[in-house]
Amino acid sequence: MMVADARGAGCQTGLTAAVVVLLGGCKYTAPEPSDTAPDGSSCTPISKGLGRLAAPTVDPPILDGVFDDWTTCFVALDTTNAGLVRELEEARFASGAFSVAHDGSRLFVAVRLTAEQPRGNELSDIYRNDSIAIYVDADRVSNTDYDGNAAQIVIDHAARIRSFRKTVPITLPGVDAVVQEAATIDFEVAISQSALGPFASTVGFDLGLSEGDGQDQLSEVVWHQECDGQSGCLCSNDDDAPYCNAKQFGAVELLP
Ligand SMILES: [Ca+2]
Ligand SMILES: [Ca+2]
Ligand SMILES: [Ca+2]
Repeated sequence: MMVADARGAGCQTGLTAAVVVLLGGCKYTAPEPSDTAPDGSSCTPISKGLGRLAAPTVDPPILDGVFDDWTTCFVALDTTNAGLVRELEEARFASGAFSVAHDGSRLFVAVRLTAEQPRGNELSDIYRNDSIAIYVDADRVSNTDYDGNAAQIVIDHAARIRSFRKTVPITLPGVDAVVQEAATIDFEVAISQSALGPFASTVGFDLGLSEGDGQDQLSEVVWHQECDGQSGCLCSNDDDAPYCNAKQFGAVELLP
């Protein structure tokens, strides 16, 4: 079926999604919608066009899973505006919103995740639980796949943190997260420069929202897909997603 799309492109899901995924998933060329605060208050916009964000310097938020200390706007993310919709096991998809900011040494990410029960209780491959994936490349050297300063950081509803590089588990200190689970699952995350090496003025960034049941990662809704089936962007398994190729990340400019 087609999901209505305010930007007029239309994104195929459901029975045709498997075909779409093989072709690289849903991809949009329209500008990002304007971003808003979760409570409707005024906020500092962060959207800078497709796959590009600008994170202002802020006083560090308190990591408590409560967003009242965030002054930056949140970007909505669901199947209607995702850069990539990965239907893996079922056509059930998480949705949410996220924001980014920094304090010169740490990148802060706030994510509101809406997903269905059950949450899942897998302890190792926690992306099979209701979870988020934050993809970061500290120096965002474009045309470079995963290197020593790029990682996939997965955090689940129970605040478990597991990091991966091209699906291989890695040890990545310097990541802190607090999660509040209620009707939504709210994540507040701090990623230190010590985790991945010095941040360049622009870091590679992507965000995935995973619907899981503990047995399987049912789907992932991904904010941005930088290249779509282009040479060098596919993974060794012919997949076309940021978990297996850092060239797919978007970018966050760290404003002074
Ligand atoms: Ca907070
Ligand atoms: Ca679930
Ligand atoms: Ca890099």
